[in-house]
Amino acid sequence: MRTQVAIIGGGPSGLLLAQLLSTRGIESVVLERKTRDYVLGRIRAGVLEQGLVGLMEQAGVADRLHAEGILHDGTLIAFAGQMFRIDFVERTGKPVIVYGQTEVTRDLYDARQAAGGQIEFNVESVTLWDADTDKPHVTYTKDGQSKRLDCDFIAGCDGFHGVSRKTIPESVRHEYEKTYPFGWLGILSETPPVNDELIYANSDRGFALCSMRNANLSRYYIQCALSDSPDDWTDAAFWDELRRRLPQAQADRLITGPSIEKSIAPLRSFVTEPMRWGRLFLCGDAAHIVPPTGAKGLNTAASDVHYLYSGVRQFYEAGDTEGIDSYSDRALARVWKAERFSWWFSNLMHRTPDQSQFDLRIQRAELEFLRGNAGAQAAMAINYVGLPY
Ligand code: RFL
Ligand code: PHB
Repeated sequence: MRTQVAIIGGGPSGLLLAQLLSTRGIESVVLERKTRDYVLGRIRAGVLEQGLVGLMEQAGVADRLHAEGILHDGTLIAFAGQMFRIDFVERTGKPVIVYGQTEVTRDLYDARQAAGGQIEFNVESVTLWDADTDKPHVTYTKDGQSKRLDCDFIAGCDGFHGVSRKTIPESVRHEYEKTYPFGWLGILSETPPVNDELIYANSDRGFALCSMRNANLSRYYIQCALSDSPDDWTDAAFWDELRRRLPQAQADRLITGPSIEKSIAPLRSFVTEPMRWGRLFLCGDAAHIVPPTGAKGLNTAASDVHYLYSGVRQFYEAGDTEGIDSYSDRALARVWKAERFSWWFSNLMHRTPDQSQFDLRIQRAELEFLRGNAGAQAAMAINYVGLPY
């Protein structure tokens, strides 16, 4: 089989790239290790920047997002029993949109299917060959049969645990990593959200986040130990702990119900450089991870897709390699800013066993500065709504 762009991974990065390319008549084949239902079963991001919304519009898949997504003009930050608001629209002129990654992915799958796009599910043993030459190819097995896909470019959109990044020789690859000594325990429940805007809470007992998917679907997180497993937490224990971490008024208003999903995610900051090796281009979680505080993961994947899509278009439409040659530098410049913001916001909001009294007072001073200073709020809001591409 032959295509122009072989896309490894059918998560949001791979699907969005495939859909954008198809609007310009550029062919691709997406190779996905799991099934569509498995990918849609992963509950992840919930907050979209305007940049990603714009890409969904360009890809012709934004109708449902505009109809069902909820505009958020600001967010709330709770600490020491009090709460203040950062108004994104006042500080930056832009809101964010709450619309789940599951829905983004579902819309993209539906659009690929409607356009007759090729997606191979349940593929195994994906291997990238000759990626540092002008004639790369990919081999894989499906239903026990060996297959070969020849292409001009390979887009490595296969997430943190994928094969694409590891194909780049260690002598070329530089990895930068920071792990955090805690995770997030998240639950999804069919209950009305406790508040109409997100609440990020720094409490003596650790971080908590109140988020949502729609008027009757809430997403809540609490900071937990890395050694915890979701089975250690009954729903009742989760709700009790969440209440203890929220300001009293919100704790009293919280409507609880059975969880329909419960999972733990470790927090990690990770970047690999460069994001290009020959004809292989890494996109999204394959190249970088941010801790979820600040909701930058999916949005940073989207900016990579934007730079890669522009570069590939420039190559096919104008015979110009400038866009693909500058891909890694342009993507990384924005990635590192998202890394910095996510790291800063994570440090501001979490409690760790090794924090000294000095550290705690610095954290408190920074929260008070943010509450009282328009410049600090503007800096936070500019990053939260998303830096320009
Ligand atoms: P994905 O979503 O991991 O998709 C990669 C796909 O590649 C497939 N794959 C392979 N396919 C073929 N061969 C192989 N060898 C393969 N290996 C893997 C996988 O099955 C999968 O389908 O990466 P992608 O597309 O780059 O998308 C990245 C986002 O998923 C991620 O950044 C966000 O979910 C992060 N994130 C958030 N981001 C935001 O922008 N806003 C948020 O509010 C937000 N909240 C979150 C989050 C991530 C979380 N977790 C669980 C890590 C909240 C949480 C709890
Ligand atoms: C979510 O709704 O899953 C969510 C929202 C904001 C974050 C992280 C996750 O910072």
